Amino acid sequence: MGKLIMVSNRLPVSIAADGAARRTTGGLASALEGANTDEDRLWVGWPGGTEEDFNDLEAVTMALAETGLKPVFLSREEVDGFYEGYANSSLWPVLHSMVERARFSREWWDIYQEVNRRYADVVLEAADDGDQVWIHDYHLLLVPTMLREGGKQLRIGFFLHTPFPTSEVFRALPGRSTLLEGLLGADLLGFHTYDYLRHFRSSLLRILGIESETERLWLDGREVRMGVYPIGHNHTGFEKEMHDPGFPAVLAEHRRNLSGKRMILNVERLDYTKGVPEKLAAMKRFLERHPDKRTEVLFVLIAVPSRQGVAEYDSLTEHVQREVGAINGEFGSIGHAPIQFLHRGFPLADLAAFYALSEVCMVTPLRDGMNLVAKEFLDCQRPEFYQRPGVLILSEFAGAAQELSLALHVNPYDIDSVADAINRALDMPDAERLSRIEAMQGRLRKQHSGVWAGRFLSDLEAVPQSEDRVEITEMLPMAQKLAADVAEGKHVALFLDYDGTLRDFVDVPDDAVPDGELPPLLRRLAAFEGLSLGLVSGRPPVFLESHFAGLGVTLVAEHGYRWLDEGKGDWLLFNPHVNTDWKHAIRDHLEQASLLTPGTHVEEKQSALVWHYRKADPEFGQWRARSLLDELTVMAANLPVTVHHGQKIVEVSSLQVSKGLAVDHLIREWGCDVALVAGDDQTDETMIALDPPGVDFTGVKVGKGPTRATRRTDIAGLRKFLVDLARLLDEQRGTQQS
Ligand code: GDG
Repeated sequence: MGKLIMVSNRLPVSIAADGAARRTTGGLASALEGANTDEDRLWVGWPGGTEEDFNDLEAVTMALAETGLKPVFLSREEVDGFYEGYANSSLWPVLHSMVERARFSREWWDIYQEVNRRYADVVLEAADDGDQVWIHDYHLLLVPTMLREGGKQLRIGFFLHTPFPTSEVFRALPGRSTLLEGLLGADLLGFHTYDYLRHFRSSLLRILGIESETERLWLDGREVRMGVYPIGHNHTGFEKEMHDPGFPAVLAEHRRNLSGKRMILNVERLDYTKGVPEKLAAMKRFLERHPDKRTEVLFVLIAVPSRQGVAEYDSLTEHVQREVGAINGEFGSIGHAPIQFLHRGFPLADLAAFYALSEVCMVTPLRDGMNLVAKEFLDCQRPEFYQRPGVLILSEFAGAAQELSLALHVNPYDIDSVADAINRALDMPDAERLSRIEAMQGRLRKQHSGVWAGRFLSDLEAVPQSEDRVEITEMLPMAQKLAADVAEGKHVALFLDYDGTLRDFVDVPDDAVPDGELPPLLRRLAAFEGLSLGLVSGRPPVFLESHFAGLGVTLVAEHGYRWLDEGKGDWLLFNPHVNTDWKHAIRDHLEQASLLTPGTHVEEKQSALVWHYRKADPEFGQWRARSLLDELTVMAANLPVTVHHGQKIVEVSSLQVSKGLAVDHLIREWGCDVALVAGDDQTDETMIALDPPGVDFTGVKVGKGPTRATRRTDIAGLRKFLVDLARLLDEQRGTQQS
């Protein structure tokens, strides 16, 4: 395996103008620190500051290289447009479903794209074939596709640390399609929760029209995997602090400072998503309602300054300072202010001590991708440090709520209920506190950030890569080979599907008539001695006959149920004894689905029933198709049928009928030496997967998706192949005649 390249907006350290390095604070930095692996690793990111701040960029780059870091320097203009602008003033609020806080500017969007390109270039410069690249977070949504276009053989992973909102919210973003396309360059896309994954898939469907399965989708013949990876906290880091010989002294000092007060701890970056004003309102409500507890408790509010200089954040800081002052003014007494606002970051040892000593921890964001503070608090709660076990109050809008089910869950907008939760937490008996905490600790100590990173990276390694896939193939050599086979007197047969293979899909199937060039081309090919042509379609006889009769092409209708030899005479059945008794039960079921899903209908074929949902609401149609597939698979277990999910259809067809069986029949009947089949969907795979003994057989997949074919092309490629073949055969005939 090659090296691992981490890419995030910030490096885990920030570099001051004098070259001094300082650890950065924040969820991503602390989680990834715990995720340290022993592998050969490089980290690409912004060292903070602006290009103009540094005297000697080269010297900073060299110094960072010694610790495996590679800087992306940003100019003042780029910091404004990329970081403070599009990333933090457009994307961040929208991803947190706070569209009303978002501001948009064309200039920011342009700079965002340019800076993403810069990150991609720096990565490409350092990357070698076989490396894993792991890109983090919303600042770099375009980097996956930019890297893929760089032409190196990389495994590209992307993890989103924020929520992914519903498609209705996401579509508010200028650049929404480009952003989604940017992400799809990854091999693996990770989210904290299933809801975010679900919302992402829904945006793909509604904005780009791309259908997906829960864990994967197919794009240009490659697989993009998606997964849920709830991030863990830096357990090793906290463990180390708490076992440090100096830790008891740190703990003792903070305990002394508390002077017997019951600490209610709050730790967050000062960000509007964290719900600090709402939390202050709940504290105030609690103090109003419980005068007896006013002098007993101490709310400690550690708010790390964040994104200073961004207007939203500056006014939030002012608001919080004002409110804290007002509450302390109203409810404080001599020697006691109920809220202690600490507007700065602390060393990890102090943080661990605060977590260990607090009786209640309030994690009440309005929206949060995961929230690591909740997990860190629980981890640091240990009998050797606390006087009584603590209680976690946790917002139901934090991703962490899905894992930490034994916390006291609150709706942070409901001030009264948060005030009640504070009181309930304070009054909770020790036995209940302990049983809740221990149950949650068991889980999160096993799921720490190291485990999280390991799981993501091993899943990334397992995504099938290009060597496992069938790439687009140049078809001219195949045309030359077949022409040579014909010249040698071999009997060559071509079996071609129609819709999606020889022409594009359209909304109304009856509109999919052949273009003017196709029938003459087929006639020309069928006329060559030694070459037989079969059109193998799911269409009914009437459609095929009206467009392709009299061309000398053998027509196979209804997925291999009937055929018309060389397009003339009577339609024949491949198997006259096909059992269709199953249709009755299945028809009722499909019709029921149509009634419940506007824009869908049932089509009846001789040996199949098809439920079409092309005109339904895309998401509703896809959801119904999936439930139908589940139900039909159960119903079909004892029936002679197969159930198949195709291009906006669910089809139930007789097992005794398939394109594969039909083509196999014709290959034997005609005594072919060489055969080529081409098709685009799963029904065509039954013929693509054939391996007739003694026949030189080639399967060609047209378009995207999984296949057993050995070659892949697109509609234009196949049409060109047919034109080339006709030309080569013509030239050959000319040479023979002259
Ligand atoms: C984003 C997502 C997601 C805080 N104060 C101090 C300090 N911290 C550390 C905490 C914690 C981290 O900062 C905050 O992490 P969160 O997860 O709470 O939030 P974000 O920064 O918004 O992180 C979030 C996360 O990414 C990971 O995917 O969970 O949802 O928004 O680790 O300990 N650290 C130190 N001193 C402090 O004073 N040393």
